[in-house]
Formats: sequence, C-alpha cells, structure tokens
Amino acid sequence: MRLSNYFLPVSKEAPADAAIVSHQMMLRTGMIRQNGAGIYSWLPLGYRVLKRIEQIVREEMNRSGAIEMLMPTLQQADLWRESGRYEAYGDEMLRIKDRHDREMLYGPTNEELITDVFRAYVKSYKQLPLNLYHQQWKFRDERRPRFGVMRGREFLMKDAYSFDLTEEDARKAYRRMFCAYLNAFSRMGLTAIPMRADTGPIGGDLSHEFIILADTGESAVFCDRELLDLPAPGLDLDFSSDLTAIVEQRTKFYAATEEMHDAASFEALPEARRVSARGIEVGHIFYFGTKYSLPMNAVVQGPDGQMVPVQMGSYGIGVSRLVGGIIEASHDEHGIVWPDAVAPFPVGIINMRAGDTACDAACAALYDQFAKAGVAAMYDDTDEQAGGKFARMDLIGLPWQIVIGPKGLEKSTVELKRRKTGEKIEMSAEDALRKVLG
Ligand code: 5CA
Repeated sequence: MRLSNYFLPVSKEAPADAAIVSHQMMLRTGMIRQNGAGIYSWLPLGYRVLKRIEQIVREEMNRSGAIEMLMPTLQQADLWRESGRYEAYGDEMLRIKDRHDREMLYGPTNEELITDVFRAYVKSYKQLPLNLYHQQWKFRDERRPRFGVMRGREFLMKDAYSFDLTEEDARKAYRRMFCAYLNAFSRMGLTAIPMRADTGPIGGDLSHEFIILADTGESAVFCDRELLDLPAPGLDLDFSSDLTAIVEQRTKFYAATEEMHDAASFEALPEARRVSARGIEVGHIFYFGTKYSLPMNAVVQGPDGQMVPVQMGSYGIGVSRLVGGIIEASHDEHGIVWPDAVAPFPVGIINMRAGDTACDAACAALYDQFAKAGVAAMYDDTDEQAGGKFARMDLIGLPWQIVIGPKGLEKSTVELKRRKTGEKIEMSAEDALRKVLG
C-alpha cells in the first residue's frame, strides 16, 4: 500500500476525551472513528487489525473442532420470551419494532437463536458433540460506554455454543474451549489468565473469564504469580485427548475477579506470589447445562431411547475489544508496538527523499518484491519531512521499518529497524527483505 493512495487520517494531537492509551492511539492513528456513543467506524488501518484477530480466533476455533456459521444481528422477541430472558435482560437490550409492529431486538448474545437452530435439526445423540460459532456484531446499550472499543455499545464478538448429551461430555467441550482460548490469546502475544467468574445474565454455575493484566483494566483482579509464566498448550494439542490436566494445571492456582475474590485464600499465598492488579476481560466461557434447552425444548434422543434436554455451554471472545486490549499490553511512548501476528502491515518502507530517482526506484523495487512474496508492505512515498515520517511510522507501530535514503544507497544499504526494540541495522535491501520475511 502506497501511503499517498491510502486513507490514514493520523492526527498529531491526543484527543481530549480519550482517557486510556489504547483509545487515544486508535483515534490518533485513524484506526476508528466514533459515530455515536459506543459506536465506531473501523477505518482501513483498524479494520486490518480487526480482521487479523478474527482470523486467529477462527483458526483456533476450527482447530478445536468448532464449526463456523453466521447468525443475524436482529432477532425476534418471541424467541427470548421462550427462555424468559426478554423481560429479564433489562435496559441493555435494544428493542426495535418492524413495520408490522413485530417486536425485535438487536442481539446482545445468541443463546436463544442458536438453540432454535439446533432444535430444528438435531434430534439424536449420534449428531453430538456439536459446537457452532460465529463472529458477529452485538449491541448492548451499556450504561457507560467508554474507553473506545473496550466497552462499546456495538461490538464484535466471537460466540460459540456447545451441545452434548451428558454433563460429562459438556465439561469436555468446556475444556476444549478453555485450551483453544489459551492458544488463541497466546498467538496474539497476550498472556490471558483464566479466572473464576460470576455468570451474570448468561447463567450457569461454571464460568471462567480470560483476563489480560493492564493498569487501565476495568476490574480489579487477584491471582497467583505462577500463572503468568505457564505456556499455552500449543498448536499441536490433540483436542480429542483428555484435557483435564491442562485445565487443572491452571485452575489449581488462585485467580479470581473482584466479585469472586476470597481475601483469606489469596492472603494465604506467600507475599511474593500475590498479584493484585487490574485486568481486561477478553473472553468469557460458561457451562450452563439445560438453562436454555429445557424451556426451549431442545431435546435429543439418548442411546436408551429417552428424550433429554441437551447440555449446553457458551463461549465468548471480545474480538473488537481485543484490538484495544492488545494496544494496552503493547505500546511505548512513541506509539503502538504491534505483535507480528496482528500487525496491520508487517513492514513499513520509508522513502527519505521522495522525488529522488534512485530513492524512488529502490523503494519501488523493494515494495514490489514484498508484493511478489505475498506481503503487503506500507510504503511511505509522501514528500513530507523525515522526522514526521519516522514519528508516524513509530506511532502506527508496524513491527519492521525499512528506511531508504540517498546516503545508504551510495553504499547499497538500507536501514532495518525493529519497532519493538528500536534496534537499527544497516544491510542490503535483499537482506532486509529476507529478514522481514523470516
Ligand atoms: N453468550 C456469552 C458467551 S458467548 C456472552 O455473551 N458472554 S459475555 O457477556 O461475557 O461477552 C463475551 C465477551 O464479549 C466478553 O468477554 C468481552 O470480551 C466482550 N464484551 C462484552 N461486552 C462488551 C462491550 N460492551 N464492548 C466490547 N466488548 C464486550
């Protein structure tokens, strides 16, 4: 992408109404534009990051055996009357009427809708286990939308729903999601800690929130330091194997959100291991048994011929929230520092003297080589001052920068900079290309 043809509305000033770093940086880098309280447009740079996160989530859901589909944003109120949640959900639900005066709502979550799909087709335990997911926009009329995409009203969620015959199988499905989440967050460069959590309006008695630690997190969290160093299960995990040990390796340590906090157990830990911090909830998983299947009559025939309500769980990831969460976890005083896996572009090429024949030719050649290798580079071909170009490239946080100027070209070199460490090395353009392509 040549910057002169791109849409990157970067601003120099920190916006006055943004209270946290990720919100400030997303506005300054032109990733998002607020269109209403808690409602945002995703501008080209932000949209690329959102898509990359979505893709990691998709790959890890698929790897765990879940199946992707898509449900609508608008739902019928009657479906929610069946589960009893239409009245119970309260003011967070955006209620709408269509031209026939039918009551509709913009989905804040999809337990009812997926249960309706399930009961239409699945009648036998032989079709189980089943886990269906989608990544779709949700609307919650939050009392206090704030911190940009962290607590929006419209936000992108991955929500998965598992269906099993027995409670034991449902707990296995829960463990598969638990492990898939650890892998997905780890791929994004995040340490997400599963914490026992309150189930709120989704319900059920087993639930974990996945929390990343950040000073600007909305909730107070408490955990054992040992949890911070545990590696993710790894992408070669066999999801058909017994995952109990992996889950227990984590759940045996103390980790709780404020609502579930038990000061006595926490203080029983040696002082050096007590982490009392703030956290951002990037995912939340629930096992709730027959809470929806029973009232909605989603039943399957078991091996003994009996019809029983199906056992369910639901599993959410805040896809749009993660964009802000990753910035909170990875930035410095100059701007964002994107982890390679979610960066909007892997590399930025800076032309130090746009208009100079040799510089233009060297930049264009390198840019084309990246394109041939299937890599979209961001090429700053503008004729602005070098200082401004460096600052902008640091601000948008691409993992690699390649600076091409007349002095280097005399020696046939370019400068390769790693955004994260600030390390700069002079080398040939071919070597820089190879290094970035890894
Ligand atoms: N049905 C269940 C699981 S699919 C559910 O809705 N769970 S949830 O309420 O915990 O939401 C799932 C995830 O969506 C949360 O962990 C959080 O990361 C994200 N999320 C929730 N509310 C918002 C919001 N207002 N803005 C941005 N992300 C949100």
